[in-house]
Amino acid sequence: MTLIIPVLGDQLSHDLAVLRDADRADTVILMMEVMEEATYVRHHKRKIALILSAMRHFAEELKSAGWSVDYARLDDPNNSGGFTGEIARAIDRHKPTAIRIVEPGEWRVKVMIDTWAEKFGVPVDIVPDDRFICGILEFQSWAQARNDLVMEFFYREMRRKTGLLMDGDKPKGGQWNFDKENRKPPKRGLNYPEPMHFQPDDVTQEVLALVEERFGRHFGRLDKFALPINAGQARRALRHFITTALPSFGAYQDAMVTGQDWLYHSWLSPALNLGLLTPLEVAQAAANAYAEGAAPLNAAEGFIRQIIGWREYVRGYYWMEMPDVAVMNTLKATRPLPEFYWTGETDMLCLAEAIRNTRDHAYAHHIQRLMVLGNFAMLAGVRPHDVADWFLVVYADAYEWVELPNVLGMSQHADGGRLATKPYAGGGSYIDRMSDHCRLCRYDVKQKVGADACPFNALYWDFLARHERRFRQNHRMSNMYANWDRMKPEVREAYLASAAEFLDTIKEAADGWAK
Ligand code: FAD
Ligand code: DLZ
Ligand code: SF4
Repeated sequence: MTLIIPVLGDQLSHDLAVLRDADRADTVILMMEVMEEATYVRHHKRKIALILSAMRHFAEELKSAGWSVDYARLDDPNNSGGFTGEIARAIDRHKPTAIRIVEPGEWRVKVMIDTWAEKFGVPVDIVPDDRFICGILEFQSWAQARNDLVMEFFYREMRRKTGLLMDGDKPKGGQWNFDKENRKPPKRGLNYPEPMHFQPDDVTQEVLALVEERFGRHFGRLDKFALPINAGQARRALRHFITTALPSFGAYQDAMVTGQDWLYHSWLSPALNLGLLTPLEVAQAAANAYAEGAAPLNAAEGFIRQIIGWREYVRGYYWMEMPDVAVMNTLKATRPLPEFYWTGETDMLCLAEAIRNTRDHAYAHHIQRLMVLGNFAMLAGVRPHDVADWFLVVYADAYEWVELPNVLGMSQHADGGRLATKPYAGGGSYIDRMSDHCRLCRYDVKQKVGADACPFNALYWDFLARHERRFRQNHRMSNMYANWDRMKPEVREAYLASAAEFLDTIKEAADGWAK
């Protein structure tokens, strides 16, 4: 009997469910570098380099651990270019009696895998991905028992399940959530630690050259590549984050500072999503730091909530709502993506900074993604699928299971409020409060309308006016509509005219950037 175990590019975990009880003697591990995965959207160069380098390092580790690894390289002239073609070739080579694979992270790939058994006449066993804390079916039974999907309640279940920051059945500190102590604006004199940088070794250097050669026209920069590419490096990056940044993570979680690309964020999402770290070990490290007095509770709790709360929640949501959610556009947005999302050429400093960070590092932190890039697209009425494609392309941590819920659900309200009951919409004053950008921007955040006014201001009211029928009854937005109602008609008209004038100046992106 020969078993083929395909290990996909984001399944790089030695404790992967399929590896745990496989017999090394009659198993072939198949790893496939394929053009299709790099080009179904034209991923950021840095992201492709990260995945290929991490795959090559993982294959070597598996071989050292005694596994037989069949590795298809991108530059192999016989490479078919896709997972299904590579499975066909591997079946010819190894004549397996069965294929066993951990469920993939994307619907698109699941649909592909579901064709293999019939196509190849070989049984295909798809095994749940137990690297997540909450199983797909477990999430669905949690969701079915309630009318709305409030993340906070899901998170409490995960706290109980993992025992993290718990005193018996009570949360440590007597509260589940310490966000009231978080979300401070930045202030002068703060020191922001850099995430740990790793010097590319020969394997990574070879991959960088390959990516430049094959994907040179994709978005993003490849220079100064410094991401962790194996589990050892990822653990060092985790320890570095815990000691240098975690203590201030909570307080400044939502801050934005010009020229500061990471602030106190961990930049662990690429390693987590590849499987180099498990969510539980990351969350446990933060809980340990709190237990040892090395991080305050608001920081540890806030960080742990992102991992065992939001990350697990969006994954459950994805598998519950797919494939229908992928085509939703509840706000009927029709505008193509602005070109400046690709070029970074805009006078709006908050956007220019977020896009620069994205281009240079395939990174932007959560508030840049949500309240700058996502917020602008929603206010401007950009087609949510253009926005989703952009987000899938540009971030090194982007896989559809995590990207799509965050973009369509959280940031674009395209799912009609299933994930977030209120749209994450904000005017310039929010960005001004949470950043130093407005001080340095060519636009004036205090001006409401006109050529020099911050565009977010008019766009915000234009958005509320455009969607009045949908949102006026939403009790979480009643204050906003009360303010709108108090304005004189000529003020309201001036906002709408200013928004229209600004929107007319936006150049739309040409085809070919994303696909
Ligand atoms: P930190 O701020 O240090 O947070 C710690 C960890 O918590 C992250 O590494 C991540 O694993 C997890 N996390 C935090 N927020 C979320 C969230 N909303 N959903 C899932 N996990 C979360 N995250 C991705 O991993 N991939 C994506 O493609 C992605 N796309 C996003 C798109 C939009 C529009 C928004 C608003 C958020 C998106 N996020 C995505 C969530 C979040 O912005 C990133 O996980 C985070 O910025 C990664 O940087 P970090 O590791 O420094 O995070
Ligand atoms: C994103 C990506 C890229 C760029 N390249 C590969 C690859 O060559 N081989 C591979 O196995 N995986 C790659 N990936 C990640 C896959 O897209 C990811 O595993 C699937 O989408 C399932 O989540
Ligand atoms: Fe952004 Fe407006 Fe502030 Fe400029 S003034 S940085 S456009 S919020």
